[in-house]
Amino acid sequence: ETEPVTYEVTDGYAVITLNRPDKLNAFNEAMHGALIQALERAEQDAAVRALLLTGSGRGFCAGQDLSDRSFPTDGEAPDLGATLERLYNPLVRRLRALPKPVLCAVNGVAAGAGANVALACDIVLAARSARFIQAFCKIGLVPDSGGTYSLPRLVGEARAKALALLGTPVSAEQAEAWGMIWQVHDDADLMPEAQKLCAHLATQPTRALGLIKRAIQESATNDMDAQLDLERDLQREAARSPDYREGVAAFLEKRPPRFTGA
Ligand code: T3D
Repeated sequence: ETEPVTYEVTDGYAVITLNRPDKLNAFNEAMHGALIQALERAEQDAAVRALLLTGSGRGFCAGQDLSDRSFPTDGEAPDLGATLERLYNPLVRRLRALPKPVLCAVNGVAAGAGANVALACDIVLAARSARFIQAFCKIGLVPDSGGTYSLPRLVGEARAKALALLGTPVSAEQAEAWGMIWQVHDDADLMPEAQKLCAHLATQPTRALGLIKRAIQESATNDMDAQLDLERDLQREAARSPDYREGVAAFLEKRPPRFTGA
């Protein structure tokens, strides 16, 4: 049995690959477990200063594995609230709370929870052939994994509603044009570009990057006043880091900084 998620550390960052290519990397219990474990490992390893999430084969992730969801017409409905609570919500919460940058390289179709897990990452790159599909409405479900939070914020309510109500695929180019993702790259360039960005992020002041991520996320629910208070608190914390000292020293000495992530 092949591993549902592979994990590799290189150049200061962890590469986490969803690995059920025959099912377009759809989520089953084993993949959920392995992914959470991989995120925990990357979070705890001080040598890992950025994460790269991607998929193997031609898809990124097709959301929930629907072959685990067939039930007899007269059978009891599964409690999907319980699976969200147990599997998808902790996954999205962990991605958002992880105090290191998470880059997602969407190598192919991202559907259902697969699309929204990608959008929960900090920087999203996509292959030109990739598509984002809010597939939920096509099977009688509601977007989950944070989609109803992230989509309207990323693309506005009009587009978010149409995408969720129609399940229309969004091309990678459209996603970039709408500001739903950071960049689209030709398929062959996606991984080299993602690796380059992660290798760069891994040389940066990791603690500050974690605080930046937090500040921007919290702005979604803060007013200006609360956000100014938060910036004060996080700046105080950032200034205590050795990397801040190094950043200032390097600037004054007119040399490149050597950040350690501390
Ligand atoms: O249930 C809960 O716990 C609640 C949480 C829900 C979260 C969700 O994500 S709900 C939404 C689930 N996902 C979908 O509804 C998407 C279903 N898939 C598709 O619509 C299409 O496969 C795609 C648009 C993603 C890709 O289309 P295409 O034409 O490129 O590929 P394909 O031929 O449909 O798929 C290739 C294979 O992957 C195929 O298997 P086969 O025929 O070669 O043996 C297909 O059945 C399989 N596959 C794709 N998606 C899933 C899947 N198998 C199981 N579950 C899937 N989600």
